[in-house]
Amino acid sequence: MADDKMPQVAEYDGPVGGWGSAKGMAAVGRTARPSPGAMKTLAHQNKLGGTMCSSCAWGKPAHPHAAEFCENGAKATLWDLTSARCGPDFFATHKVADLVTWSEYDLERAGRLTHPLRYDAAQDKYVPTTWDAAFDAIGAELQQLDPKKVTFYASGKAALEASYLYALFARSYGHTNLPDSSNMCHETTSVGLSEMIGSPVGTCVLEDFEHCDMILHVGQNPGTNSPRMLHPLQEAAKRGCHIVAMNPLREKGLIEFANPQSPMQMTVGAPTEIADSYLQVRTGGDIAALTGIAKHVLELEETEGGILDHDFLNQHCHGLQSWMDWVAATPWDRLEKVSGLSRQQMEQTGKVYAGSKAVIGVYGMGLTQHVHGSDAIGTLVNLLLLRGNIGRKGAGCSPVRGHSNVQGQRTVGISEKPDLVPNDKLRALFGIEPPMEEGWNTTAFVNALLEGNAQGYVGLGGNLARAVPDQDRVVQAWGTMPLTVHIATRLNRTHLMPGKSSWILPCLVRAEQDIQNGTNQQVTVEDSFSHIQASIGHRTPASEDLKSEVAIIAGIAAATVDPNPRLAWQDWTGDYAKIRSLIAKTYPEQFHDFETRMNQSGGFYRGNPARERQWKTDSGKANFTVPQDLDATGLGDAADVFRLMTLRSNDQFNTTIYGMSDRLRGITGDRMLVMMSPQDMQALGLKAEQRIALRSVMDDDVQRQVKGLRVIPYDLPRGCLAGYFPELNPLAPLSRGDRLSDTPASKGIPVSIDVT
Ligand SMILES: Nc1nc2c(c(=O)[nH]1)N[C@H]1C(S)=C(S)[C@@H](COP(=O)(O)OP(=O)(O)OC[C@H]3O[C@@H](n4cnc5c(=O)[nH]c(N)nc54)[C@H](O)[C@@H]3O)O[C@H]1N2
Ligand SMILES: Nc1nc2c(c(=O)[nH]1)N[C@H]1C(S)=C(S)[C@@H](COP(=O)(O)OP(=O)(O)OC[C@H]3O[C@@H](n4cnc5c(=O)[nH]c(N)nc54)[C@H](O)[C@@H]3O)O[C@H]1N2
Ligand SMILES: [Mo]
Repeated sequence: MADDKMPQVAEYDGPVGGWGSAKGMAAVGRTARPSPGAMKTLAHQNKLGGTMCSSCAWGKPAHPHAAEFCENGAKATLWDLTSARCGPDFFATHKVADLVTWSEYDLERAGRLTHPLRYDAAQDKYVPTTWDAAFDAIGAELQQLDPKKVTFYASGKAALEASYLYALFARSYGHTNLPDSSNMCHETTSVGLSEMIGSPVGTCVLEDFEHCDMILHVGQNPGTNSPRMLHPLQEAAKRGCHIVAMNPLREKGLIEFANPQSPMQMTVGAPTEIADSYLQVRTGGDIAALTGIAKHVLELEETEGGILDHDFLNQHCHGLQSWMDWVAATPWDRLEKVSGLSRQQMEQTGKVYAGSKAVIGVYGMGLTQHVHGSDAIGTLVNLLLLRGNIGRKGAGCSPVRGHSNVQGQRTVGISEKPDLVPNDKLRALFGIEPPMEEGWNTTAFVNALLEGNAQGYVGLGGNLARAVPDQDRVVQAWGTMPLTVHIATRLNRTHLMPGKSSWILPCLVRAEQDIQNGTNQQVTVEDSFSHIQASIGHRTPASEDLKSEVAIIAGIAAATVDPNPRLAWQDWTGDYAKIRSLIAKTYPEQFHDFETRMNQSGGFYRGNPARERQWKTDSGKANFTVPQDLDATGLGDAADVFRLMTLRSNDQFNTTIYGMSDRLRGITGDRMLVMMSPQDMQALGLKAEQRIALRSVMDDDVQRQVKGLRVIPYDLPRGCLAGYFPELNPLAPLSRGDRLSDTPASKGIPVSIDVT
């Protein structure tokens, strides 16, 4: 029987930032138990001479705020600098079979890993070993394996120096199976934007946010995932810039924000309203919504004229007419149905767009993680192109990247696609023969794993078995690999699925001193705006037995790859400037004068032809693209199928769970939950907090179910559900990925509800 009374939706009644964030940080401070000096690291975070944040990839301004860190950046730093240790004693007392039942939260709370570890199958325990023994054994095993069946994954955090060596190691050993967390994240951008505007990355720089008069903010959650972005958003809102948010969830960060660095506002001031219009699209409704907005812009051009930038369109664009024909042939009632918005809402936004001089299109996982994610990005680009909003001050396309150096890892060669790497330079510099066939991306690796073809895995950070789709099947298969090696800071579930030979190699975090040959080494990272900056750690390492990521990669490489005087792994480890000099030789246009430019406040811009309106596309122009489907989920009008988005709480960094409070959404308690519209709950006769199960709706004979999810009434469009990653990953079918890039469709997963 349905309840007469509509369930009360969960909501946070304070603004983002403000005292709430101070409290959130204090709570993590208690859980993380930071070591002395951690607060000093925060004071210098994201500033010249300090440590670049290891949380998100948002840009670091050349003129930083007094405290240039946010709630979640502070959490990441305090978490890295915990005083808790997960050393040999811990592993002596816990078998793997026992640890595998622990939650991610409990595993990471055990603290920083301190010693290199080898898996001992007889005891079912990880036991301490020496670095030399580990390198020799791993090298010997890699030599035995077919390199084409070995994968080197990178999770997006390791700096440019370690990343360059890692990719070079893969190519000199004989494979390009170099999946990166980017494959599950912004690969849709890398592949999609390249096709559209010839750039795998965004075209904006941080200053553009000071000059725009409209921000179209699509499918990204700044309050949680890039809180430092709230400053420019707040400034823009104060300036009168239109901020239009497009998101099925009413995310608090986009609604209001109290600046914790402004004492006035913290005590007496009212929080700034951020979005002046909030379009609550249906999950996967963005292609339709953006098309509706564009349709009205085209109508205004017809009726009023003077709206389109004809000079730009004539000189710089290709494919406009075919796309306009398609828009004209797509009726408003379809656009309304698929987007979940009214024609009036789309028209109103079209009007604001048509009247704005400089527009930035910002987006995140709400666009990229869909079966037609690249079509959605294409539609956003189409809209921007209409008024020449790419390659101009205050305008452009601004994907918000995830991990702090995920973009940089791609820049320096971590790519499964040989075309994206200057192989001639690698041949000339090192006398190696890099493999020229395409390697495995994340999805291809998981497919190989499920088919029994993956033989060896090295992870430079990450928790891959928990981050990928079809988790239950992956967990079954993972341990069948002959070799698994994890370069890591903390224990996680993937480490507890040992292959026949398995190793955990603990590394320094970015905030720690990395002394080589008596000198503390700088490293470099690239942010979402293609700016590259130096970072240096000042804290004492968590253990004397830790090595840097550079030293670990070099150690394994030296024990694996045939001796070659031009591959001077050990020499490079002694002085990272030597690695930077190799990066500069490999990518001279972007990295010339690397050593000096990396040490300027705000870093240096490595350039982007699309920003200069040079289009490195097949047509030589910026391409309008016609989407393959109006619905980014590709689900059509299937009744009874709910669209599940798996996303992040305010108390996690991907699979690292800091706590159980999703403060900004007003949700606390365990993470096994599903947010649902009160109307849907009422129609199904569900009560708040009732436990249900979700089952994937997929025609492929695989049973995918997650049980024990409590129902949280939430302000969501009907038919849309939301819950947390990674808990819901068993529901995502691996075969559902963006059609151009394979990026898993973590949003818009088709599910049905089992009332248990
Ligand atoms: N504190 C913290 N910071 C992080 C991370 C973290 O876990 N914690 N992770 C980092 C990483 S690796 C990444 S990639 C980024 C991720 O940052 P985001 O891109 O913000 O990723 P999600 O948390 O998945 O949230 C996606 C947003 O898209 C919305 N959404 C979902 N489906 C749709 C849709 O169909 N259309 C539209 N318009 N919106 C939709 C959701 O409601 C949500 O607001 O953050 C990075 N920063
Ligand atoms: N369902 C669903 N699945 C998703 C997503 C989603 O939105 N929904 N998002 C996807 C996205 S955007 C991403 S980026 C991936 C993330 O996938 P991953 O990058 O694989 O996962 P993380 O949780 O970031 O990895 C955390 C682990 O990295 C290690 N680590 C932390 N810091 C360091 C360091 O400095 N060095 C080294 N070597 N190791 C370190 C620690 O051992 C920690 O346990 O997940 C994807 N999966
Ligand atoms: Mo990501």
